[in-house]
Amino acid sequence: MKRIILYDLICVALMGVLIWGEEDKLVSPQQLEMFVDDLPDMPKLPAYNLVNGVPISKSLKIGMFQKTWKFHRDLPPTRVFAYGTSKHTATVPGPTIEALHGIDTYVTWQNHLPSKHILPWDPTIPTAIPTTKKGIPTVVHLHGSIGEPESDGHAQSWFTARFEEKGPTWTKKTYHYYNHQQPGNLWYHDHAMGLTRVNLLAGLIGAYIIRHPAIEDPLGLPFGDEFDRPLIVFDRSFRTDGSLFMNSTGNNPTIHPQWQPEYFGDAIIVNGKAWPRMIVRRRKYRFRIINASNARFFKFFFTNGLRFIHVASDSVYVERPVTLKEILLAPSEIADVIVDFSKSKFGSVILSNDAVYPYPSGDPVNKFNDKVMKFIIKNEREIDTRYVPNKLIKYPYPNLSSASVTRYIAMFEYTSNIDEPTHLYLNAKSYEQPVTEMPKVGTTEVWNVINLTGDNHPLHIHLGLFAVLDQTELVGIDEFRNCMVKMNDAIKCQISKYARGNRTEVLAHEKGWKNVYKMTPGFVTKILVRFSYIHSNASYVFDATAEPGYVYHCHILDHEDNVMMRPLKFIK
Ligand SMILES: *[C@@H]1O[C@H](CO)[C@@H](O)[C@H](O)[C@H]1NC(C)=O
Ligand SMILES: *[C@@H]1O[C@H](CO)[C@@H](O)[C@H](O)[C@H]1NC(C)=O
Ligand SMILES: *[C@@H]1O[C@H](CO)[C@@H](O)[C@H](O)[C@H]1NC(C)=O
Ligand SMILES: *[C@@H]1O[C@H](CO)[C@@H](O)[C@H](O)[C@H]1NC(C)=O
Ligand SMILES: *[C@@H]1O[C@H](CO)[C@@H](O)[C@H](O)[C@H]1NC(C)=O
Ligand SMILES: CC(=O)N[C@H]1CO[C@H](CO)[C@@H](O)[C@@H]1O
Ligand SMILES: [Cu+2]
Repeated sequence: MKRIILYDLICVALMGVLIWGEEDKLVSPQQLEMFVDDLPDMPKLPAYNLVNGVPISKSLKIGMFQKTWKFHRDLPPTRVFAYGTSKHTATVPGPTIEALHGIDTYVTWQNHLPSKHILPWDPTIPTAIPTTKKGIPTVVHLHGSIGEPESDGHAQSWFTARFEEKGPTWTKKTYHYYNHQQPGNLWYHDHAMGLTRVNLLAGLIGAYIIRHPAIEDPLGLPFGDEFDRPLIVFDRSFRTDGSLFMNSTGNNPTIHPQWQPEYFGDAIIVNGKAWPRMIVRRRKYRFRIINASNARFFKFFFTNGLRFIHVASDSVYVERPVTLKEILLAPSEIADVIVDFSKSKFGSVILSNDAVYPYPSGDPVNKFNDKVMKFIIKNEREIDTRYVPNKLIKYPYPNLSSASVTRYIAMFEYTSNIDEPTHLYLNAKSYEQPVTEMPKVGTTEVWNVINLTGDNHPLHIHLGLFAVLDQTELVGIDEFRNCMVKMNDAIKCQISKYARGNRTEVLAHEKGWKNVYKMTPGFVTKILVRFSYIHSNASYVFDATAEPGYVYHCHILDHEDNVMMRPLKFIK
């Protein structure tokens, strides 16, 4: 993994020179008129068959294809990597997979990508590199899935085109998704070791919804293709020839020729179009907003006072709807909201963003990335029979005394002599160091996540769901950090002596079960992690202790790749 291949270095350096010359040819956001493209609806892919109206399991083949995609009316076609059932139908984002609770889905993910990546990457970070030097390693993770390790898309279970070469923990071609979990919003995306940031940037993302009609239909929420829609939001930069731009020069080029700590793009893309528009009727819509940025946080709000009624967070419904003026979403967080356009006094409204980047101490938004998309609201009044009930779905609330183990997870950032980040680790450990987190299946644990860096890191734990209990500021953090750098032991460093500052209450809509949460810098965030279903007391319908296990990581993809990720294994 650590080997640095001269050939790759020369390639990256050459690529760097070639691309560097083109940096002056970047599209500036004012060249892309806003709100001229209609918001696309990604193709729907049912993940079950109906036999006489009865759903049964289904097998799907979904490929990854290189093709071109129009991100904007005035932008030439962009070369992308796209998921789809054929090259012709592949889209960015990929098709929305619609699964049913309790009905198994089998997916054979097929890599049809060429041998050369469309984006620069960096062989000096731990990276999946085929020894044949051909093919782009890919592996698909279903984010939010409560599923078996063999189908979890482990970073080392990658494979190249036609499965010609496979990573060290590859186990099988066809993934089994049990869909035996609470209804909610998931998304699938690439997870190959050291290539996640570039494979997602190239387009390998898509939504996956698990529906449970018996439970969800009685809620009365807006439904159907017209009124219930995923919005997958990310940021990208382009060159004038339409190609995706990612800087090929690292911030510490002598250490990492290409890696940069955070990718930010100039254009805000929703469902594959830059600043799209959508014509809506005067009634309620449900938007499942997925933040699929590499590093950009979004703080969404409406320009004219419309509100979001928040009904689910990540993959789980909240107990009661919460009305919000704004929503802060970290990369990979999901907000499932109802917007009632009949409440608008105006004929249009702009979904806007004012999160600084990097979050929370970076630059303010500018007049381009402060806008996301525009809704044009039809005049005609309508009768809308859909509603938002006072109570949604209640899952047993986190209970601290049921926790069997307490862990401390510290986030470290390392810098070079020019004070630029070189890499980030969890618990000061590289990914390759032996597994340290080995929870028992079916148990609940308390994790104290200590952020010793200046950034907010969205933590994502595979398999588990967690509830955020509280966030407490560390007073005298420099002293504590010095101790942690030396000892890397939160108890010996007397964390309780420092964790006595301000406490941030968990916001109402973020209470309950989540799979990603924002770890505030300088704070210790206490989370209750559950390694069992939340919708029933039954044990997992699969063996969570099987190889290759799982991972947990920061969901800023540039951090995850270098290497804010650790193995997670389960014991019986
Ligand atoms: C690319 O990164 C290098 C090194 O951090 C920086 O000097 C350069 O300005 C960046 N180029 C662009 C176009 O952002
Ligand atoms: C999207 O996620 C990124 C990375 O986690 C985060 O920085 C950004 O704020 C999020 N944006 C939105 C709109 O939630
Ligand atoms: C919390 O869990 C403990 C131990 O499992 C149990 O005895 C207690 O009743 C639970 N408390 C609540 C409020 O559910
Ligand atoms: C707590 O919050 C207040 C108000 O935001 C701030 O002035 C103070 O520095 C914070 N930290 C501590 C340790 O009180
Ligand atoms: C799980 O078990 C607990 C305690 O026996 C019970 O209170 C709860 O209702 C059960 N949950 C479900 C979803 O059956
Ligand atoms: C809020 C806070 O204290 N953040 C600190 C986190 O740690 C970094 C460096 O490790 C500091 O620069 C921040 O001030
Ligand atoms: Cu991070």
